[in-house]
Amino acid sequence: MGSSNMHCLTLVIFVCLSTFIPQTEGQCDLPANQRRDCFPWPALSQESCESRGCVYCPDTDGPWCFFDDTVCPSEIPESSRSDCFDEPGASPEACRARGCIWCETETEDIPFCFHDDSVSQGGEFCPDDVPENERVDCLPEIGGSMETCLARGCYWCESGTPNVPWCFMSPLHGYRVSGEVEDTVKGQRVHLRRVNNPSWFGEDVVQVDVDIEYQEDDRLRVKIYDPSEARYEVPLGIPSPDDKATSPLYEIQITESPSFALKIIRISSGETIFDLSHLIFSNQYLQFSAQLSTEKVFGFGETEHETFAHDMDWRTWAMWARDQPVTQGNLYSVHPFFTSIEPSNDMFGCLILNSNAMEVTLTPLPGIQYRTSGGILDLYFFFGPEPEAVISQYTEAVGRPVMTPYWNLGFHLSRYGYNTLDNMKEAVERMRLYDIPHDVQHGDLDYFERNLDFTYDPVRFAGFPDFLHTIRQDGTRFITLLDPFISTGEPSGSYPPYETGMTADVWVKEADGVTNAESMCWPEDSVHYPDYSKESTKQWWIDECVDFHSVLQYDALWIDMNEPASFVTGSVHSCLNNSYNAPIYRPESLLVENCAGEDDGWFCLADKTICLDYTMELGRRYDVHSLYGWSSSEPSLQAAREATGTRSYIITRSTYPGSGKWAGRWLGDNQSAWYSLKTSIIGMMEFNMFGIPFVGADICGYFTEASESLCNRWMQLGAFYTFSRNHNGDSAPQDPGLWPEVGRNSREVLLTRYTLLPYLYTLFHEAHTEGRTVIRPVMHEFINDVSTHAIDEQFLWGPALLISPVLYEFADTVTAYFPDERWYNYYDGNEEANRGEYGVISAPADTIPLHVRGGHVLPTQRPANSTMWSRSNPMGLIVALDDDEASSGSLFWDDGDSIDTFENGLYFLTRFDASLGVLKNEIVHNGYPEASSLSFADVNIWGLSGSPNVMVNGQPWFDFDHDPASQVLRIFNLDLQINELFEISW
Ligand code: MIG
Repeated sequence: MGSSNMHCLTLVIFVCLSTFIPQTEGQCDLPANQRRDCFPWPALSQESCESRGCVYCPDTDGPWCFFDDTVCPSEIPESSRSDCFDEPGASPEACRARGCIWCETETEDIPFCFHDDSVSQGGEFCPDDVPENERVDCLPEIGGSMETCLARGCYWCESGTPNVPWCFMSPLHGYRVSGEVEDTVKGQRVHLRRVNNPSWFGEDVVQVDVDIEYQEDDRLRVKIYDPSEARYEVPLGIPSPDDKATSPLYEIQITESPSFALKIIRISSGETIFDLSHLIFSNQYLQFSAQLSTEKVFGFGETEHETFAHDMDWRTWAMWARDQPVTQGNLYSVHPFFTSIEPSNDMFGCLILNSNAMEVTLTPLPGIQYRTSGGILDLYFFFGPEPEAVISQYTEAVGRPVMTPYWNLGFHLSRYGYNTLDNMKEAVERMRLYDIPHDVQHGDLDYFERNLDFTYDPVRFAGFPDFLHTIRQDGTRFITLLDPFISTGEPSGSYPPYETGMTADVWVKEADGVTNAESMCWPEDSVHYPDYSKESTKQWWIDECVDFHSVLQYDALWIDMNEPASFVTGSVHSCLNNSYNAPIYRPESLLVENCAGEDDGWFCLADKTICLDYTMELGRRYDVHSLYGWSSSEPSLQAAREATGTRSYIITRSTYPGSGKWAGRWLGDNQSAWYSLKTSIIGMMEFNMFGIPFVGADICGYFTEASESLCNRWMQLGAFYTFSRNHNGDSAPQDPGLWPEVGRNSREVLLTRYTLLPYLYTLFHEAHTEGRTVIRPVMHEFINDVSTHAIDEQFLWGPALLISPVLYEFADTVTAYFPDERWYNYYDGNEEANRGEYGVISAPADTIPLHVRGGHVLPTQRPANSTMWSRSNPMGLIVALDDDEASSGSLFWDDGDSIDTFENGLYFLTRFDASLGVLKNEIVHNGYPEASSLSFADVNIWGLSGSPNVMVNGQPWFDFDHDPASQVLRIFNLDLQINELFEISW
C-alpha cells in the first residue's frame, strides 16, 4: 500500500469536513508552536479528535487536533514526571515551546513543566529525520500491517531498498533515565523508565534497571533487567568479581537522544564501538539495536553462512535450537556471540546471554538489531584487542574447551545406513585395503535394535562386540551414537533404561511438573526425554552408559537429536494453547514447517520439538529449550569417562556458549555438494570462535550421493578439520576406499595430517589452557592486513599452518592469499614467491596446498594408519625461519588418554627457539616420564641463507642434505630424546 495514496485520502477528508465543523471556543487561538499534535496520522475527524479528549480546530495554523493543555494534559503520574525546566523562569508558554507539558500541582517537589513521555501516541508518515540505514523495525512479528504500525506510534515509509523495514521506530520510543545514575561497587546502576508510547506486545516493564559491571579490564557486563520481578537468566556462572576493574580498556556514556542510549567506547582509540539504543523490555518481547564502528561482523550461530564476514544488508538470522538439516536458518545450536573489527583494527566480542527464541538483523548502519522472546538482556563485552585475545577472554568467561584424547584427532569413519555388520565390515576392509589411517569407527542408529538406545540388533549386527574387539587390535576405536529419548513401549521387564528411568523419575515434565512429557521420535513407540539438569537423571544416565559399555566397548559418545528433536509437533497430544506454546511474539526468521493447532492457536515454537510449557529442573522449556543439548553434555562426558575409565569424549549436536567445556561438534546434516564443502570452513571457524575447537562437517556430505571428485577434494579438506570424519546419510556409500584414486589420495593426505598431529595436539592444549582457536581465521593472525579480514576459503591451524583447499569442481589451482611474511610449501620447504598478495597455486587432484609460516617451529611424527602406532614413532621438527632467520614453537605431550593430565601435572611441555643459526629446546614441564621413549629423528630447516656447517650438541653432524637454491636443510638420523636438552647449529 502506498503512503502517497493515503495522503490523498487524508486531504479529501480534511476538505470535506473543514467546511462545516465549528471551532472550539478560544483554544483555537493557541499559536502553532504551542500545540502538541494529538492526531498525527490520517483519517482525522472531529469525532476521532474529540474521542481522544483533544481540541479540534480545522483550517488553522499548526496541528488541527491538539492536546487540551488547559486541563492537565497528561496521564503521566506526578511521581514519574521528569523535569523539563529546572532553571528559573518557567512559564506555561516557555514550557510548551520546549515541547513539554505544563501542569500545575499542589504536591511539593513535583515539577510543573515535564517531559512529554507520551508524544508518540500515534504513528506518522515518512518523516525525513530517520535515514534508511537507521531504521529499527517496528513490525518484527509475522504479518504486521500498516494499521498496526501506526497504532504502535511508529513511522510508515516505503522503501525501494530490499529488506529495509517500512515501519520503524520513532526516536522517541524507548526508555528515559529516571533519577541519578548510582555508583555501585562493581560499576554503575541506571534506572530507566519507559516512555509512555503504545505497547507492541503488551506487558511492558515500566521500570527497568541497567547494571554496568566493570568486571575486568578487558570484560564488561551490561545487564538490563526488571528489578521488581525475577526473570529467566541463563545459569552460565560467569564470575562477577566483587570490585570494579581498575584500568578498564573501555568507558561508558549514558545519553538520551532523546531516549536512553548507552555508548561503549574503547579508550585507546576513542572510538564508540557499540552504541545501544531502541530498548524495549516487555514480558515476551525484548529488543535493542546497536550501532557498530565498522561493517565487519563475525559469528552468531548456528546457521549456514555463505560468507564469514557477515552480509550487513539487512540479513536476519534466527537462533533457536532445531533439528534442522544444514541451511540458512536456525540450526541445532545457539550461539549469540559475535566479534567485530574496529577502525583501529582492534577487535571486540560480545555475548548476548539469552536462551529464548531470538533473532538478530545485521544492518548497513552498520549495526545489529536484536530481538528475543523472553529472559533478560545480559551483554558481556570482551575487549581483546587482538582477535585471539577476544576468544581467550570469551572462553575464560564461558569455559575453556575440554582437552581431546589424542586418538580423537585421528581419522573417523561413519555412516547412517550400514544396516548390517557385513556392510560395516566391508567399509572397514576398504580402509585397510588402501591402508588409510582409521582411528575411529562410528556406529549410528541403524545398528540399534528397533532404534532403541543401549541395544544392538542381535540379527543384523550379530557378533558386533567381537568385531569391535578385532578392529581395536588394529588401532581402530569405536564411538557410538545415543539419542536423548527412551522408548516407553517395550514389554515390561525387557528394557531397563526405561524402567530404571521411571523409578528414578528422570524425565522432562509437562506443564503440571508431574506428567512425563511424551512424544514420537526414532523408536516405534512414544518416548520420554531425560531431564539432564536433574541430579537423579545424571546418575541414571551414567549408570545406563556404564552398563552398556559392558555390552559394546565404546570409547566415546556421540549425542544426536538433543535440540531436543521430536517427530510430531509438541507431543503425542499436541500442546495447550497458552502464552508459552503460542506466544504473542515469535521471531519472524525462525524456520517453521508445521505449526500445529489452527483452532487453538499456532504452536510454531514447538515445530520439531516438544511443547514449550513443559518443564525441566533448569526451568520452563520456553526459556531453556535451547539449553537442552548444553545440559546433556556434562552428564554425558561424566558417563563416558566413568564407563571407559579414560579421558573419552563427547560429540554433541546442540550446543550453547560453554558447551566446549564438555564436547565437540559435527556440523550436522549437510549436502554432498560443492557449496557445502565451502561453507564447512565458515562453520568450523565460527565454532572455534564459540569455544568449540573440535569440529568438522560430514566429509563427502550427508545427504545425496557424493561424486568421486567432490569426495576426493572433501577428503583433502576434511583431513584438516579438527574433527575429521567421513559420515554419510542413508544414500550410496562414500567411504574413501570406494574409489581407488580417492583411496590413494586420502591415504596421502591423512598421512600428512598424522605427521602433523603433535602440532595439532599442542594447539588443543593451548585451546584448553588459554582458550585459543585451533582452526583459526587468517585475520586472527593478521588483523592489521585488511585483505585478510574476509578470507573464508583458507584457514590456519593455529598460527602457523595455512590450508588453501580446492573448493570448486574441475579446479586444479587455488587462488590463495599470502600475508606479508615468509611462507614455505609444506611438501618441499620451498619459499612461496607471493607475499602480501594473492597467488595462483597448483593443486592437482592429489594435492591440497599447505604452507608453513616463517617464524614457527612445528613438531611432527612419522605417521601410521592409527595413532596407536604413530604415537611411538620417531618425531621431527619443521623449523620455518622468518625474515630474521628466527623461529619458535612448542610441543605438548602426555599419554593422550588420561583425564586431566595438565591439571595433574602429568604431561610434558617443551619450547623450541631458533635464532642466529642455533636451535635449542627448553623443557617447561617434565611430568610425563614416558616422553623419554620418544626422540627427534629429523629436523628440517627452511629458509636459511648461506651454507650450513651442521653441529649437534657441539659435534659435527654429517647426515644432512642442503639445497642452496631452495634454502632447505634436512638433518636426519638424529636420536634426540624429546625431554633432554639439545642444541643444533648450522
Ligand atoms: O534424524 O542417527 O545429524 O549424523 O546420522 C536423523 C541418524 C538422525 C541425524 C544426525 C546424523 C545421523 C542421523 N541423525
